[in-house]
Amino acid sequence: MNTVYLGLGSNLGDREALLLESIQEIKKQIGTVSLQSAFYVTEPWGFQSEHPFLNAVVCCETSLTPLQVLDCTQHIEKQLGRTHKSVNRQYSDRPIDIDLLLFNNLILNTPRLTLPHPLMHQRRFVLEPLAEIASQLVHPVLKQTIAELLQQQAH
Ligand code: PH2
Ligand code: MG
Ligand code: MG
Repeated sequence: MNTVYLGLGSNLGDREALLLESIQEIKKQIGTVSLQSAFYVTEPWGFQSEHPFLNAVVCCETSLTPLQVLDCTQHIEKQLGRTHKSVNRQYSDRPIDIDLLLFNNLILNTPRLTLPHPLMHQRRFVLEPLAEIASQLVHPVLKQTIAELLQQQAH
């Protein structure tokens, strides 16, 4: 069995319903959700938008491989109405985004998938919900706990 942490984000439409529905689909398609953070209202990070985000992190026990999990999360994004990934390589508003953050202690660098998520340690909207459910988890590359990474964030 594998443990995968998934970051969820929505800033278009009924954000709460979309996060809840994505968690239902994660349970159906990926595995058992063992931990689930609260939903956090966050300001758009890395791009300008008038639409604030709702973000959350879930922990899921799965027998799937990382690429199988990626296939599933991309399928769920499409199911829930995500039409495009980015516009001119800039971030954009979206009904749902599901990112693989951590998969066991795996370090992976492939064109399709990088683990841990390469920007997770810079993003308060990831670290805050993640610290709520797994503060003592150690980042396999940075060798610091999520609580430590969160503390290093600018306020
Ligand atoms: N996702 C991004 C870019 N910026 N900002 C917030 N607050 N929440 C996100 O989920 C988010 C973001 C790229 O996927
Ligand atoms: Mg994302
Ligand atoms: Mg994404």
